[in-house]
Amino acid sequence: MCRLLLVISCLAAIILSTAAYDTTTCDKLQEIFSLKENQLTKHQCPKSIGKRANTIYLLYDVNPPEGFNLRRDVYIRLAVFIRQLARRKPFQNVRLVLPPWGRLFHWKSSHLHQYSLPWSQFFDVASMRRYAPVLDFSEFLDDISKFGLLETPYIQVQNVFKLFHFQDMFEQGVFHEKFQIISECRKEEHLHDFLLQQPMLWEKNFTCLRYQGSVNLLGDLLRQQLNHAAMQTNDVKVFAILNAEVVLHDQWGDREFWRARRSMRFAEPLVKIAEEYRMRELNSNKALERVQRPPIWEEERPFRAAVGGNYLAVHIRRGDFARGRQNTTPTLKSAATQIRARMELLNLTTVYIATDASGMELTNLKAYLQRVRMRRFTPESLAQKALILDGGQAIIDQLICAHARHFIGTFESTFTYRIYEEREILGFLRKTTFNTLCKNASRGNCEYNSIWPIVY
Ligand SMILES: Nc1nc2c(ncn2[C@@H]2O[C@H](COP(=O)(O)OP(=O)(O)O)[C@@H](O)[C@H]2O)c(=O)[nH]1
Ligand SMILES: [Mg+2]
Repeated sequence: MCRLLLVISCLAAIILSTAAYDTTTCDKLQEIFSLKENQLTKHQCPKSIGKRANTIYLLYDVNPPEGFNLRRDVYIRLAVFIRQLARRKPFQNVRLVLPPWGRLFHWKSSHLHQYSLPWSQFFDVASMRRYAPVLDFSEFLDDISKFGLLETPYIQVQNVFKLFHFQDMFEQGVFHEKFQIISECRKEEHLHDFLLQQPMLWEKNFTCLRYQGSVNLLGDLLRQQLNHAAMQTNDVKVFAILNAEVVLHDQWGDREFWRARRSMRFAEPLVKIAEEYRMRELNSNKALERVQRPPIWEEERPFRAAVGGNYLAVHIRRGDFARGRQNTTPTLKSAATQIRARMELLNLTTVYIATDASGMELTNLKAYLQRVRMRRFTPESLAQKALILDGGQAIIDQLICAHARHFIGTFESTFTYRIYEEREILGFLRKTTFNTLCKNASRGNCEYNSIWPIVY
């Protein structure tokens, strides 16, 4: 009897506690940032979140013309920084806010809505969050509304820092880390950054800053801000950094870099489409490829036994590379000759081409690759294209290249570099990954991409 009463009272308590508050946002926030102290009193969740002292949101954006894959690298610089910063007082409640994706220069499908896209369109944000406290922009709006700030139509940004390089990086031949306010700064000239076009943001102060050094120097800048008399309250603070690409990695290619990189898994729908394509068109599947892919990145271990699908994958960067980097970018004819030679050497009969080439260039490439089994991903319907958008199509290309038996990329393309990294995570032998198309098929004077192996 006693036991029965206990069970009934437990059930009642569970029903009461789940009914007492909006479970979706509250549970999510608890799970995200492990607000453990709240777990016993879930029904008070919004209030206790409101008590987070010194909550600081760091917004950022990158120079508008920069492409998708440099932006991914800038994210890693900031994620590593924020993770470490959050361990130190008074930054325990710092959050990095992911900038909405504006329409990038390379996203050419003008009929599609590709404006203000969340990171969750392309990435598994929950996976990234297990590395560092990051929020998609809409999550930031939700989160900050817990403080009642959405009662007014604006979110006040205490200070927007627009970063510039120093003109002279070396003082008497020495590189010093430093930043310096530029007194002549006309805000009106710098409002084209996509972040500032978010209508709910209202910048209280706008500061132009010369900046030279690693991302850790941002810690000094934030500390300086917090020490400012006007800031010494427990209120929520929002800062923004524009041109965050000026900030350098603390350590490029170390364990922390790779942890942040591994946490950047792609959004599940894109992974699935790439998988189905490999199965259908390339006769490949997970069992054959034998790559390392545990359900969560935290379970990945040093591994060098991936086999990959039975195809060669090549990333042929055209567009601005073909026009502006003629000394290192091969002609299509030269690329085709190199592809044939590599296929023969490796005894492969199928080549997968990832490229931003125009329709005309593709026709030419096919002509140069006659009698070669060439494959290229295109969305199977307009509906699928509207779902994945130009950015997702590029990621599917990267995923298919990442799972190939052998890969060749383009010199100094960040698109290629992200494929190298993906293959390092999946566990391929280096010689199957770090390959570069040469300018000339003869390989004389060839410039190769750098090799950055994975570190655990
Ligand atoms: N779908 C697809 N898009 C590509 C490919 N190569 C380049 N692009 C597009 O062009 C952009 C290139 O810019 P970015 O990401 O900065 O890489 P980078 O300029 O090569 O260093 C990509 O983000 C894509 O939008 C490709 O192989 N496939
Ligand atoms: Mg680029």
